[in-house]
Amino acid sequence: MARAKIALIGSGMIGGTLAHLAALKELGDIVLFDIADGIPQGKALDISEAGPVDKYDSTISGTTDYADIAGADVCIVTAGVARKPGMSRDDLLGINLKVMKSVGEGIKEHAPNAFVICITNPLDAMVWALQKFSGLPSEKVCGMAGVLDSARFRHFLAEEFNVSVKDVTAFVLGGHGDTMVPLTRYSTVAGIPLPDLVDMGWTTQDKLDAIVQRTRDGGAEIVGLLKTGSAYYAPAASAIEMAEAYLKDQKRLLPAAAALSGEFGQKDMYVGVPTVIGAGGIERIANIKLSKEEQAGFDKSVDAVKGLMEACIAIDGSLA
Ligand code: A3D
Repeated sequence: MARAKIALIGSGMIGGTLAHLAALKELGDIVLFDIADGIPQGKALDISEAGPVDKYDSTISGTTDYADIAGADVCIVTAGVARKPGMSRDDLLGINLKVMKSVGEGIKEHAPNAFVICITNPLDAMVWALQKFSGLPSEKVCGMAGVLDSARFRHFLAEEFNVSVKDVTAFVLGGHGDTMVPLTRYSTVAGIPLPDLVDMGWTTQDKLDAIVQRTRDGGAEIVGLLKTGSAYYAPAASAIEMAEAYLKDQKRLLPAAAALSGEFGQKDMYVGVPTVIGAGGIERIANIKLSKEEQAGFDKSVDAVKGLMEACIAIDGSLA
């Protein structure tokens, strides 16, 4: 059987890490695309040269020509600019919206059957715009944020409880921003919900609240430390998990920014919700019941995303 083809649109910090991870996992042949000539070709050659050591057979190439992504099975989009200290994700909107337009048109022309995973920020508004610009079916276009946000939450929880990260599951809903909603009730250590762990004295409510806040600020914490850009190892690992779920039809239940058509009381927008990812793309959305407080948090997050969508429409009327 022919190898799958994975196109990485944007070959910066996340793009390069995605290429290396996809090669290590032998998910398929990899094409790195970027507008900065030399970067995708250089990274492709460097990662190819690691192949004999890491023992992968993937063909890895770099290009500035969209024609080379032809027939891609998966496109992962990181094209655009990343945050510097003092910037919010929303500050990136104007520049990255224009980038989504050119990327959407490139995918539409050359890889219309791909499963598209957007990572470019501000995530929920960018994936919404990308779906519109590309014209691909909405179940084939999604955004990566929830896997990363819940991975950060899981890491902090595992540290707090001094247990393996493997036994910690976590659930984060809503937009990828300061209003994201980590759901403690649905987050567990080997099935034991966090509120029960508070009752058992494994942690205190105050400590748990601080971990929730640290999760919300997880991106800014890394930007503050790196000073030159934002996180890339964990974001890349998270998008690869989603790509693998699609390519191997794993039917994983993963949080993703997905197009809503009535779920959680919302439609015609993208926001982070629990989804099933398999060969059909976003095959299902798990429309879980929220408590009043959780719904209020989710609604606040939805309002923030809608504000960004309006800002996009003000820049590009074709999105209306
Ligand atoms: P960076 O290392 O700057 O790479 C971005 C790449 O995009 C650069 O190589 C640019 O040359 C390239 N680029 C710019 N314009 C275009 C274009 N029109 N077409 C093709 N390529 C282009 O950034 P990064 O890899 O660190 O981050 C990429 C994006 O991911 C940023 O918008 C970040 O804010 C975002 N990000 C999202 C998350 C989420 O969880 C959603 C996490 C971390 C970063």
